[in-house]
Amino acid sequence: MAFELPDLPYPYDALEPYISSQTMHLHHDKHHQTYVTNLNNLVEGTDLEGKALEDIVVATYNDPAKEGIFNNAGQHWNHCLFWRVMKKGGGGKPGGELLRRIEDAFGSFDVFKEKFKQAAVTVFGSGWAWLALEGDELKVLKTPNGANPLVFGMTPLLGIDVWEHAYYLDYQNRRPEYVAAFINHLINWEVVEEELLKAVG
Ligand code: MN3
Repeated sequence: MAFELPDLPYPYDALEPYISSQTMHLHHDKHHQTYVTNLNNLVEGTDLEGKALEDIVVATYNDPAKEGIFNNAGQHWNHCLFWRVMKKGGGGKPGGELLRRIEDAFGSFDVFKEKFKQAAVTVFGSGWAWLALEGDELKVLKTPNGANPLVFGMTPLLGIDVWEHAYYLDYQNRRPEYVAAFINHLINWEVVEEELLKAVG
């Protein structure tokens, strides 16, 4: 079965004033839809057709002949997580197990926030910053273009899109303001914690 664009889990204007309805329409209805359409066209009739999205991402990583498939599969996967890890009235602090692991890995929640922000702000060009689980340990990392932590054998728990299409209408060149708004007002920590619990079983 072909891949499909998932609906947003909230109205298009839910994340205002931090992300505008106009940005969400363009980002979800145009950019994400294009990745899904391209991916379906590129895998049709190949041995990757019908494979799970995660498997396609991992199988095509670093294969120059499959770069187009990798980019679109990675971006489809990344955006599916990105929509879910935001909500109206988000931000604040995670609870329980996730907070304990963040404090173990980074020393404190504030240190984590600073590391995550630094990673997002310093992506050169287009890409993503992540909180991911590697083995039993939480890591902050950044990836270029459509890549994600799956290709390093890690489980992505939280990701922020820092492609210009994610923030340029609302923040122009002020990426650090967009990243701060995401961290302080938009992160849906319940979903991040769900992803952690799925990953650790
Ligand atoms: Mn995007």
